[in-house]
Amino acid sequence: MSVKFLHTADWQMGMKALVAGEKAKEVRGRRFETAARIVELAKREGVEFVLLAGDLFENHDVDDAVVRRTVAVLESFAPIPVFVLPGNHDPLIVGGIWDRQSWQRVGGHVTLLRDAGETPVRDDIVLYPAPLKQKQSTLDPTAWMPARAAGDERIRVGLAHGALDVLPERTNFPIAASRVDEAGLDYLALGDWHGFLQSGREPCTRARWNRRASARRTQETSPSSI
Ligand SMILES: [Mn+2]
Repeated sequence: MSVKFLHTADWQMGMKALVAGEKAKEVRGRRFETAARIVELAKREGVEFVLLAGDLFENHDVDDAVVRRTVAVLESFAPIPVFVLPGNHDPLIVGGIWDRQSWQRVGGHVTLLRDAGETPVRDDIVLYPAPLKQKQSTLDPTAWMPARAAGDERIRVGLAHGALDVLPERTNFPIAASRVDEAGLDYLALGDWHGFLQSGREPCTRARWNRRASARRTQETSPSSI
């Protein structure tokens, strides 16, 4: 039993990049170029699905042209399924970006993960997504993830947006470093941290490789503050 998927996050489309001054427009354009390269990578590697672990958009007020262009990028993944998690920049709120008509035109291969709950992807693969519904919280969004039941051999992939709770200072949406073990996850796909960290039990190697690739790509265009 194995699976190859691509994990990426924090595209933050529409970011104003004020610190970049006149280069801000270039920074915004680069994000779309990088996104197109991630689509190419997914196709070249023949991944079964793509996980976008939060902050697809910079905020709820981005230009509608940015939403349409982002939707066009996600369309180009087809027929590869894409799972999109609302993050702290684009939480699932009434009247937010996910309610826009321009977003709702996205194809059926794209799933917006609205609910925290078991989400089967294949007979032997299940996702545990933790969508954010507000910008800030001191609560762990993964706390609900159930332990692996006896005899459950499926590949379990958690999907969340926040910071592993390993730093002395308080973090937004702290995620227990023990979650991978406690929930019997084979892989925990995180967003918000712009980097790669391998922690806890050994994840499946194929997934780890994809995480590395996507983390690197995300880092290339995400030098900004979170
Ligand atoms: Mn974030």
